[in-house]
Amino acid sequence: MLQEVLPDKPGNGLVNLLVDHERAAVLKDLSLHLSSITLNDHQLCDIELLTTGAFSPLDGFMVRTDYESVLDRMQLQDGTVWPLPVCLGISAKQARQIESGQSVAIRDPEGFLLAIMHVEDIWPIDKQAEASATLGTTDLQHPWVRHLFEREGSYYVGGKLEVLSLPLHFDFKQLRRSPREVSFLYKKLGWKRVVCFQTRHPIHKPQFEMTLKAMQEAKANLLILPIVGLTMPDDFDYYTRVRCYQEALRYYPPGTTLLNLLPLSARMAGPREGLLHAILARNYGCAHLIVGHNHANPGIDSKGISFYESRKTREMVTKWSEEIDMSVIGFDELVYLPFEDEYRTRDEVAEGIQTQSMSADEIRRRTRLGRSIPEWATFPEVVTQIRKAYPSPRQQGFTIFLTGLSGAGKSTIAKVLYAQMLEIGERPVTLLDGDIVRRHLSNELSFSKEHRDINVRRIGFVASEITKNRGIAICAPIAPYANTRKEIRESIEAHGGFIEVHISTPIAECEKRDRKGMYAKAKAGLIKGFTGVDDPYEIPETPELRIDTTGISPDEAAQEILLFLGRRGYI
Ligand code: PPS
Repeated sequence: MLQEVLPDKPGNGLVNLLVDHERAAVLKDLSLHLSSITLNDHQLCDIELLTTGAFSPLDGFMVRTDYESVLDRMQLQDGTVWPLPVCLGISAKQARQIESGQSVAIRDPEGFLLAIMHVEDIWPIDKQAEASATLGTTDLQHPWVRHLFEREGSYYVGGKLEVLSLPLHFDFKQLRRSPREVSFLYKKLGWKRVVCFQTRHPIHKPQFEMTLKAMQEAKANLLILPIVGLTMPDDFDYYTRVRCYQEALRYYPPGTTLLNLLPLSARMAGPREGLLHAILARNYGCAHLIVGHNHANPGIDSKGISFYESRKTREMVTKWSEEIDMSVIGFDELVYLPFEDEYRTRDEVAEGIQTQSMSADEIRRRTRLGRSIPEWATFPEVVTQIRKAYPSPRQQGFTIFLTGLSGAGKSTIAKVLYAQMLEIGERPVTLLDGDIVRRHLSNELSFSKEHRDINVRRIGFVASEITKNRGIAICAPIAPYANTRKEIRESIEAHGGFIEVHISTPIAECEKRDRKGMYAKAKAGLIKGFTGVDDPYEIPETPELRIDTTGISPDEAAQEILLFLGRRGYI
């Protein structure tokens, strides 16, 4: 798997998996007789970084011995430092159809041929072991744990790649240079030393100050390498972020800084991720990596404790810095001193001095709530870009997601809300009632867990499109499973508001109402798998609202929701 890397010579030694035209023609013919693997969004990112050499010295998806060695000792089998698996997950069904020694066609979701993989290994994934070893947790609050457990296939397939085409991108093409192209550019610009700043946030003032300090300390130019693959679900979308970087660039001394996009699917693995970022930075020709406060930390776990300590991430990268030929420029949290009108790291501030701070996460939260962002925290042009994409709640779309048992009152409340929103008339309104959706979108589906999830995801997809286009979606399915509801919340909150309302009317009351006679049939065994009778309903733990309709009218219930919307600034 290892190829020699010489980062000091532009692009020299970096892996390049793209084949020439002749070989591409041969592979294209070969692909007609091969079975195919279709890559998902994460895998598309991985194959791009493998192909361009950003993941050098990897030259394919990992084989089992490398994978196990990475889990155990953070090294490939041959001793090269490597912190995280870069593996291709497939389903058990696909795994049964492939054997080692075979080749398979690797395609994008549209069926476009990207590569041929020469399979060396197929093995079942021990997800618990992988999560514990690489992420240090199996808590489903961690986005990569969730990815691994809920999205990843159950087998890995490993082997070398011959690539015919990179995944297609139609946006920001001039900012999507390969490591080799970036290194050549340094040479052309006469840059000797480069410090790398990788980020999934816009550049606000603390980040700006941090990068300036790092450039000074290392006497280096700056490569801003924002992650535009997949990051945290509630991060600002990368189109907005790239526009923000372009605005922030104007504040750097001219000719000192380069912006290049990194199509990385972030694992958010704290220390191990920090080390991966350092290797990536090295492959992009940098000598230094900035490791700031909370680098690659996905936040807090289900017990409210931070997944990773900043200190540990810095220690990890520092420990291996010689091996990977990169130095770390570490920063504690930067705070603002209003009197001096400057930023310093916390440890540089004498006791008793007044400080202010606002993290990038806090800026994001305030933006979504339509609150003001102080001038000392970021640049006015950055605020303008963010506000354009993430307007105040009053101008945002939102989804009201009513969930609860059959007969709890969801549909009636939804109808009242629908009428009232039409009466207000500020935004287009769509009603996605359980029954209506079943008739128009999901009439082939049953009430198995799998089919309910598909049904609810379809509702979520439509609602997220409506929310994105600044409309109102009112949904009223049972939606019995917490994880599916959470998934939908994330996809909608990326575009606007998500108001989960648990209609918590007790089952005894629902049974008493039994307008459709369904409970009677379920009790008599005429309907199997009826929610609340012989099928589960997972009660929402932290919905925005919980309304028991026993003894209250639909108008009163709707009123409660309208008041909530008013308080949050949506109407
Ligand atoms: S789900 O679980 O979210 O996909 O369900 P949903 O699409 O909202 O459909 C619920 C309505 O279908 C009727 N129905 C059943 N409900 C629950 N379990 C079973 N097995 C079932 N079979 C049919 C039921 O009348 C629901 O209507 P509402 O409007 O909720 O009373």
